[in-house]
Amino acid sequence: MKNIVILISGGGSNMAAIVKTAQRERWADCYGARVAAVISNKAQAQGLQFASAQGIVTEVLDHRSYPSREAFDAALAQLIDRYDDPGQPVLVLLAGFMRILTPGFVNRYAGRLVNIHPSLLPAFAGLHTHQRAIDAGCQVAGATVHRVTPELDHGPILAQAVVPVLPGDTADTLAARVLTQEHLIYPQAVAQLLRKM
Ligand code: NHR
Ligand code: GAR
Repeated sequence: MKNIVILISGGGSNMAAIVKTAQRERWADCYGARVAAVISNKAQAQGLQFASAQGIVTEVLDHRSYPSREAFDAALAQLIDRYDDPGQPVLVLLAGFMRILTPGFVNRYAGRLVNIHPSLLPAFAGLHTHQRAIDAGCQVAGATVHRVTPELDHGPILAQAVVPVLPGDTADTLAARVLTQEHLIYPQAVAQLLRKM
């Protein structure tokens, strides 16, 4: 089996969309792939309950328990590597994961580390993307699935979705509109990667 490990920090709705699509599209039969584990850096992440209800292994790794980013990332890699096979390299998906990863971690999983970012990259890398898009007067916003490289939110783009920015939008209403599209493009981008792996 090709194992997929999903990293989350909160709601986990993108993770849930991937898990549901994997079931509906029978990724186990089609690609020999399964979501093997969900790891959160926050114990309260709601997504953890959904994942364990689906029979997926869940882990919490609190970044505050580690003296440095390097130490946290080393512990994270150790957990992920339980699912890594020389013949079947693990695919690591960031889904609302809120910790910047060190170059050492990123390079270890080069070519199999993917993120979804809630803006139309290269616009608005980093945090608070929706408010920044509204403040800039953008007429469209969206989300980007991209490969993760050491430079934050700058890896090659795999998929994008566009939504309108509507009069009266707040960061919350815009985020909700973008999120519905994230749930469509992230699972499809992953399926496309699995076909090539
Ligand atoms: N790591 C690397 N090396 N490259 C990327 O492209 C990454 C990454 C880690 C996460 C997701 C990203 C996003 O989609 C992501 C992409 C967290 C922050 C951040 O500033 C920025 C971007 C992203 C995720 N995090 C703070 C930190 O100090 C903590 C913020 C918090 O805990 O709320 O790590 O937007
Ligand atoms: C999503 O909009 C995702 O793109 C964004 O956080 C939300 C997580 O929702 N990611 C980031 O902002 C990363 N910095 P979810 O936990 O319900 O998938």
